[in-house]
Amino acid sequence: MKRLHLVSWLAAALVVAACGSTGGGGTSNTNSYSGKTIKLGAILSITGAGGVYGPQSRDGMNLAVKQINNSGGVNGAQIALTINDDASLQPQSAQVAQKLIQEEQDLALLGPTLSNSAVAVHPLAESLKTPILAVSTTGINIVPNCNAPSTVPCKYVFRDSLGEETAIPDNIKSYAADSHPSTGVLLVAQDDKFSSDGGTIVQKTVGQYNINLLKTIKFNKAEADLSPYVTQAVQLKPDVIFITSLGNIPSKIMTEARKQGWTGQFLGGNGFNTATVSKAAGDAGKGARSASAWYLGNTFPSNQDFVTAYRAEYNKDPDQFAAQGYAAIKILADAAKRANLTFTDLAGDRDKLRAAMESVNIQTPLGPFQFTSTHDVKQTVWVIAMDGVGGFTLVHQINAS
Ligand code: 1QQ
Repeated sequence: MKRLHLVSWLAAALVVAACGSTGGGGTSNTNSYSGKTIKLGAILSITGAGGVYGPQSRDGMNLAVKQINNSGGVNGAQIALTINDDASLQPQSAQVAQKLIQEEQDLALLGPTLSNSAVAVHPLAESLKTPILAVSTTGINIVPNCNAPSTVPCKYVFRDSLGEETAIPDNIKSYAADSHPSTGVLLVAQDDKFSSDGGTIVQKTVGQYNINLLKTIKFNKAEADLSPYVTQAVQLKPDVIFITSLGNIPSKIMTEARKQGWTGQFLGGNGFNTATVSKAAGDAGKGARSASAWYLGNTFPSNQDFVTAYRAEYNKDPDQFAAQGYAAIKILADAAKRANLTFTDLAGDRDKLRAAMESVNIQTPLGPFQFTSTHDVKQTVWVIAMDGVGGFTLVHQINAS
């Protein structure tokens, strides 16, 4: 009899191990996922100012969904992801979020692309108790309390995108150590949260590295001609021009500054981190530095597979936003796998997914991924420089502390 017990115990152990996840703990699912659908809704800036970043997030997400569904799905359930363009507009972003949560009844959302939209979308998702995973918003206070004035942490808002509060100081610190600049000028767009937050972070950081900020020059992204602002910066002859803006603005500023004969160093934030910006900047942007959440040549176990699959699917290299979008789907799939979803109780399933997200622990192209206690990322940071021909070279690798 004893032998029979041992054999049945071993068989059970093998079944559990086979269902286990690389996530934070095996599955204890009792519900069947077979034949079910996990509905996810992504809110991205496919058009508008954020259209420089959103399409790559979309492509990374779609690749991950295809891979997961083609390899059996999530415990047999298929992922159905919709991509929804908010045109980089905050009101539209909020409308889309409301529709996905209440009409489409998605289990979880991803996005939005811009921090400027997140200030409306994230509090909405929180109030409707729907998990939302930000994939590129890097402004201040996206987490833990989703831009709400209260100090109460948001339970349903997470992000897998490297915040500017890490990226900008890391970039400035490494350049100060390399080149010891003494003066800088800040060019900051004041009409979106990402850019203005970046300007605030620069202002708070430069003094730590003995960089004298000669002037902060504010502009609006919608202005057709930025050359008067660039002239003000160049005439001060700073060692560094800090650019906190996004989309096609950084390359415009770089081109104009070089045209006016300025030969100093550009330092920026997440807004630099895509080939589109590097390509637009061209030779004028060569050497411009930023800190990135991802680097093409990183040697994390799953990155090579990601890069190979992305190139095969889209015939081009991925960028930071593609890697973050791809990782986000993998993160949600791992959480869903362990959440014991019922597929009948949406509110309950949303909260189960939220709880399972707290313990995600998987390999991604960004590196080993776990959320911090404030639902943020803690990861290796790559200081990169534009190469003048639409790509980036690696300058420094800063391992997660
Ligand atoms: C933000 C960003 C921008 C670079 C768009 C992706 O990070 O708005 O938070």
